[in-house]
Amino acid sequence: NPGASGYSPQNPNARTIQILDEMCKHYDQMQDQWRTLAYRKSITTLKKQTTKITTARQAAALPFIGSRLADKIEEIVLTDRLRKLDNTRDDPLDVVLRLFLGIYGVGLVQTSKWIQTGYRTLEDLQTKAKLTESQKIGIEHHHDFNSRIPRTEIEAHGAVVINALKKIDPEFKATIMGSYRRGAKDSGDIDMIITCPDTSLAAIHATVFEELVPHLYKTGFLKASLTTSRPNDPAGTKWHGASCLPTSKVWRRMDLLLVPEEEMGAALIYFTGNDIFNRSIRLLARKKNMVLNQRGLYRDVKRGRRDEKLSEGVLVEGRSEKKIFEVLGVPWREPHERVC
Ligand code: DCP
Ligand code: MG
Ligand code: MN
Repeated sequence: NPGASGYSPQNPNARTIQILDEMCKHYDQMQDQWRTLAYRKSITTLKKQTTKITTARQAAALPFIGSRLADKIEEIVLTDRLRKLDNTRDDPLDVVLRLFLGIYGVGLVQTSKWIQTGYRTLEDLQTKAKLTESQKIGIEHHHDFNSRIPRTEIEAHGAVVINALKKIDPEFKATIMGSYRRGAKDSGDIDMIITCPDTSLAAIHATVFEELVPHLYKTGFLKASLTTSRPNDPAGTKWHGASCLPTSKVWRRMDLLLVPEEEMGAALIYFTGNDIFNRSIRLLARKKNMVLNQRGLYRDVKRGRRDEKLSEGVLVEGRSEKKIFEVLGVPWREPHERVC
């Protein structure tokens, strides 16, 4: 999103940014949150520069760029490449790691176990490993689930859900969230919030799980369920699965988040993201002695000696996205501006 980030190919640091971005994507795929964050921050800093940063010393003097990243910036400027990036591309074990981490619901622990056991291909896993049902689906549709979805296709998937829901109960509302709401030209999955005025989460849950999902299975639109949850699950009430348009053979990942009206503001912030923006706005809430999660903004949360949460605290605001920004003293940011 060039408008929001200020990035353009004319940026004097465009080439540096491009290589750092590839490295960042690599760490993101490796689920290395710290390095991903460090790279994203330094990229944000570089995008704001109006002159070309050519030495490690110059780079290290800028905000959010540590000495090791500064050295890499100098290396890129001097050699037009980054050895570390070239190495990870060629390292056969890194290729396997990326492959396995691309399976839905599979993390670093599982991946390392498989690699230690000697598995190197998806076929190894299919023929030798003990897999959950979700992992089997994730492997069978590995290619589909790891390809980007253009905005128009996201809209088509969204419309199927929205129209089906309208027929079941016209009061229900479904909205496309995630990177789509931030204006991305393509996305990794289709994220949607489902809500209904004056309706409890339990009732929303019943409508979605007993009517909407079965109906969409019957029409052939929904293909598989990967994760489901009960109402009031602290991790959120959700359905994760796969959908497919009648005009296509490609299965897409779809995430539905079920939200009661009084929590819509907090849920909109959470499900718009991005994840880094969420982390920074939550940290800011903590600094103001509040807690922001996907259900609301709370104050007077009691914490124990090791900073663990002892009580929920008092709800300050949950319903309105704008109001949560206001209470936190954060100037409003349009979804497309919430990219860190
Ligand atoms: N989210 C978060 N922390 C996470 C995962 C998700 O705060 N660890 C929030 C922010 C994300 C939103 O949920 O924007 C949707 O999650 P996705 O994984 O679907 O990410 P995006 O939609 O942002 O990107 P993509 O295009 O890869 O799906
Ligand atoms: Mg998404
Ligand atoms: Mn998602």
